[in-house]
Amino acid sequence: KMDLDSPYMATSEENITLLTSTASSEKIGELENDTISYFIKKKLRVWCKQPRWQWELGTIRSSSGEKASVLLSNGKVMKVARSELLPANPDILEGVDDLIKLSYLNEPSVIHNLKFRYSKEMIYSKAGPILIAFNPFKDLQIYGTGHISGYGQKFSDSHHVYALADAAYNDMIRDELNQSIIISGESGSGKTETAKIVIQYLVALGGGSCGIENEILQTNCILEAFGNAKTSRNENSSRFMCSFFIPISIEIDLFFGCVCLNPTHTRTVLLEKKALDTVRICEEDQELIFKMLAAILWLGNISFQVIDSENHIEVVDDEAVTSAALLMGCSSQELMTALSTHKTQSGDGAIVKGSTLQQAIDTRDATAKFIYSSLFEWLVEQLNNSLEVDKKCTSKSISILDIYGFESLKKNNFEQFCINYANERLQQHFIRHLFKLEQEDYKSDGIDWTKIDFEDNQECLDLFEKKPLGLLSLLDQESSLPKASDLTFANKLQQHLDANPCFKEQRGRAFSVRHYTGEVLYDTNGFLEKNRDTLPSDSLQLLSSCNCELLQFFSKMFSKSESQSNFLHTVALNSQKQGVGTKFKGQLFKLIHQLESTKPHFIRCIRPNNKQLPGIYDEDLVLQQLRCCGVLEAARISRVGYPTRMTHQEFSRRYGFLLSEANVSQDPLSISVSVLQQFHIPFEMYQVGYTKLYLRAQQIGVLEDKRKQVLQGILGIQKCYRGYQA
Ligand code: AD9
Ligand code: MG
Repeated sequence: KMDLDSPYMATSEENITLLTSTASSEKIGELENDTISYFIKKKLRVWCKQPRWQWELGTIRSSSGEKASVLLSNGKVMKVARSELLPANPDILEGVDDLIKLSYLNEPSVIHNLKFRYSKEMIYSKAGPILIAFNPFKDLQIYGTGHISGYGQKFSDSHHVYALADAAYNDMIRDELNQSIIISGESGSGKTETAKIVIQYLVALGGGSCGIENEILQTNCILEAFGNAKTSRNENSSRFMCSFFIPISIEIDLFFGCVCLNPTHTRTVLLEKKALDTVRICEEDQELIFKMLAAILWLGNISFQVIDSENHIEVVDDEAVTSAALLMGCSSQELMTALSTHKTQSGDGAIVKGSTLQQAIDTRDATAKFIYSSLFEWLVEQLNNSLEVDKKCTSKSISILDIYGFESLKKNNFEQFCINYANERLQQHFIRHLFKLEQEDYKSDGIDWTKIDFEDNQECLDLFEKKPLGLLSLLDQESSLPKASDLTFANKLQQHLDANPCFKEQRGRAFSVRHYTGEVLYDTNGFLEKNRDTLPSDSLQLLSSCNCELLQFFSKMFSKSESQSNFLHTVALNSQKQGVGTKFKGQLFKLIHQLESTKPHFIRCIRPNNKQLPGIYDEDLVLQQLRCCGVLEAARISRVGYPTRMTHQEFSRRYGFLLSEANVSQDPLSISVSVLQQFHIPFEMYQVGYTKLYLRAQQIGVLEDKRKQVLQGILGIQKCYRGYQA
């Protein structure tokens, strides 16, 4: 059905090359206009803009001046301005598996294509190098041993998480380079499930010989029991950032910031003893874990009674107090005193004062939270140690990164602030890898490349990171002032950050940030307290005086030579110097640094609807996510780019023997060019750089097939010859 005499329908590559190599955006606009003129002239199918950014498919019937009359697929006829029309793809391209195959890569075409695939339960698609994964919200029966065994042969071009994992594994072996699989997407889009599918595949690749499958899966189960919570978007939302390094060296690197505990997020913890056994946590330690969990629960049950008009309290002396004290290894009286009093410094030394209801509640919750997060950190160390035992001899690894996705709720607070900042950083890693490095590479190798504009998010990162006038620095400064409040913090932000285009002031305690995904409104309520995250000194003292069981935890956790009470003191001092936000930034930098030494593979998970139900495709929601994660730009750049590149040496070594006539010069560059000419690789399908040869998508396949044919021929001849000799 393609109209071959149109200059704009020739091949998708030519079409886009035309658009980009002519550089200026005016020219691009002109060409798009010409395309629409052509569509109007030939009465082809177009996308028609509807109210609220929806697009409807239709066919041009007639036109006059700037308007065209279009017959919509619902039978209605509409008069539409040319500017509200976009070319639709021919039927033959319905549901293509890679967006770069679309002749017209506009938003409605992409949305429609993915919708078509989703309706056929094809949840995986490609956008050039990126794997797009839709959350099916149901079991599709496309995973498991039966399916795994099919991959790893000639499946590297097919679309499944398994194929991507397989490619990463092969790249690791072939290039002897560490790999990373970066899984991102909004909350509830399926990142954690996808990470598990990757792990399942990689572990199976090792033939289960290293015996780590069960261990890794149980590790995940333990981490989920401790680190996940139920939110409005996801019943089982990861509240910690985790990367696995498998299969050769296994580590779980935990970036545990402020984000773990939120009392409004509850979840039944299903922690099986079997899981703990598998990861070699001994009986005594298991008992300690459960004891500490019980202590935390009892602490939460401790209540207070107001005893005077100034809101001072007394701890209700009930089962909760006795049980918590027993488990923690102190007396009930000690625990009650720690919760109901606090020390303040005055000229003459410390004065003990009775706590108000709010102070007592804060102390109780801070103590529980401290025990919980210490326990979690300690567990991660145990899990790392346990997996370390299986470390194999090679030094290469594949790291899998699953991080909580970008969040924009009605009311966003400190947790969202950290999560979104992390996503902003990862977005830059993605952009840098895909766009900047790509173009720099072309440029330095002297090939003709017209720059494609893309949006960098450096301005937004500056807003967070600049010292001393960035969000995180200002938060630390304000947190160190005793009289500061969330309101004074909000005012300070307005005073210093108004000039940054990514910052927008709001009324009262709020402020907005223009993230790469759009504008997000933050409420500073609780920012200072969460950033300080200090444990009152009285609780610290109590914890250090508790009998050894709890302290064993601490000393194990931070097996430093410091004495136990000293250690607790150090924790308190450190947390006053550096806020949670800044510490989080440090962890994030470490992570990005690690990722920079790997070859990345990207998976973008998409949540097709907010109902967490199968079969529903919310176009607006999908479009917003596609825009956020740069899927369209990625597809565009890889279509016009040269995804296959080899040094002249590599290329001539691999294909030089295919030349029918020996090349006199023996110079790798001229051998390469002769090969390309002999096999009639069209001119526009490659570029010759100073050091490398650049080929457009799918061109290398032609040469590989030829090579295989010739090699098989040679093998056949050799066999015949040996047979003849025998
Ligand atoms: V969060 O940022 O941690 O809040 P995730 O990790 O993106 O989020 P998760 O992987 O937990 O989302 O997926 C949410 C739910 O979607 C799962 O509990 C499954 O019920 C469902 N899901 C996700 N992926 C798949 C899949 N490939 N097949 C079937 C899936 N169900
Ligand atoms: Mg998750």
